[in-house]
Amino acid sequence: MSEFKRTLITSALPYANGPVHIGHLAGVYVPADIYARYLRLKGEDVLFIGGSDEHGVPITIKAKKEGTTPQAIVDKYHEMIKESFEKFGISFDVYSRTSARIHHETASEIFKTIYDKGGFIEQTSEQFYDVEANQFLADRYITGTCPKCGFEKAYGDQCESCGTSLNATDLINPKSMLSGNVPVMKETRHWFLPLDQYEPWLKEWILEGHKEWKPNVYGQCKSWIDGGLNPRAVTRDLDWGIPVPVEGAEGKVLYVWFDAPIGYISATKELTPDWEKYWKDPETRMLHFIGKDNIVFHCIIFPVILKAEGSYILPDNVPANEFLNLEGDKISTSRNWAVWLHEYLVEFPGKEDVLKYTLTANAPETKDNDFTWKDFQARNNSELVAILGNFVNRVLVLTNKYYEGVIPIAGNLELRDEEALATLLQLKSDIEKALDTFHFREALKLAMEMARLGE
Ligand code: B3M
Ligand code: ZN
Repeated sequence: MSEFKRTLITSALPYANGPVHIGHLAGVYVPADIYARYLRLKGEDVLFIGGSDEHGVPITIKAKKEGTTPQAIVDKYHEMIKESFEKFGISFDVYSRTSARIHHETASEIFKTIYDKGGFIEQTSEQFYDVEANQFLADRYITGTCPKCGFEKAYGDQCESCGTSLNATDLINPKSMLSGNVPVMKETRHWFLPLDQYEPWLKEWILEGHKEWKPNVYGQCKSWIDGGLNPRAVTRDLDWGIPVPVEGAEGKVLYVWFDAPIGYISATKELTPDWEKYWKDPETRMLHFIGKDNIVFHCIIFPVILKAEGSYILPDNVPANEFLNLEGDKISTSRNWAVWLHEYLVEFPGKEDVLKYTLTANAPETKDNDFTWKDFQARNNSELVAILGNFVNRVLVLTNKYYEGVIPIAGNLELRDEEALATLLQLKSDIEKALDTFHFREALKLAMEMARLGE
């Protein structure tokens, strides 16, 4: 890490269309928080960025469902999410939101810069349109069968089953989410980011230059790049979002995946006037903590946006995690199959660390993993209480009993003392190695070895 002077940690911006659950915590916020705390402890210059993603179809769909406005939805869930994170002690330096004025300005500026450089392709194409709803069907407004894996509920911008990033027109048997009807095609004008033009650069930057990325991340990038990239529309016919800041674009907004990652930049601006140091100095190391469904956006699309703009640094690593299941079943908002953080906080007040411990011990680092209440109970009773708790208790009780509560000066060290000290030093260095390479489960296991040593 020596070639870097500071670290910028970003964590995915959750959609403000519902509360956050243990899957979010396990996959993104706990590992990012551990890493931020670790660097701070070492006295390094680090910023930890978070915020709510308040644009896009997920928000407007939720507003429709609840019979209210998108603004009311984001106001409600932004507060709720922010409070959950605070109570869980996720130590963001800033937790912002993409409806903030500074974000609208930042995203518009970046779009404008790329536009002025001729970095977009402007194209009229036929897009899906719902005649009954009188609306174009962007992203999640349309579902259909994924052309890659056959999953029948893929969205217009992504298949959540295989992770493939899609254009709506790729879907087989498309259906409108609004009316259930088969959509018609209607012409509309949009701006496209020519990802295909960046293929040689992406090959060099990721496939040659970042072989150290986690195998799941590198593998996904490789398969997309090898499969060939297509121009990708970065504007939408929607009435919720950041207006496209060029003439002749009335009624169009930026694609949510264009503006959302720029939210990391806006949040940094909100935090400090010194924000450029973190975003434009090559001596800053940028890390994106995300879940696996966001890999393409953070490894390909956002870097291409930054590269096209021209003055920003690129991520040095993207330690994406796999998914956490709950009791053997996929966590699902629509089926209400999740442990919601705001509910956990009421059920188990003061026990935030127990959950964070369990989620780290069982983190979905290399494959999808399962959270079970039985495991939660076992980790609490036989690890936190029996090992860590017992160790702390013994230290306190014995120090009180034999040394009047004051830690004595070290006397003559016996062989087993020397051995214990050597083991501690070894553990410290092993823990650092694990943390440096984003192996948080391993780091936690080693940290517990320290407590075991005192048994
Ligand atoms: N809101 C998707 C998600 O919550 C999206 C992440 C944005 S990160 C810039 O999974
Ligand atoms: Zn698929």
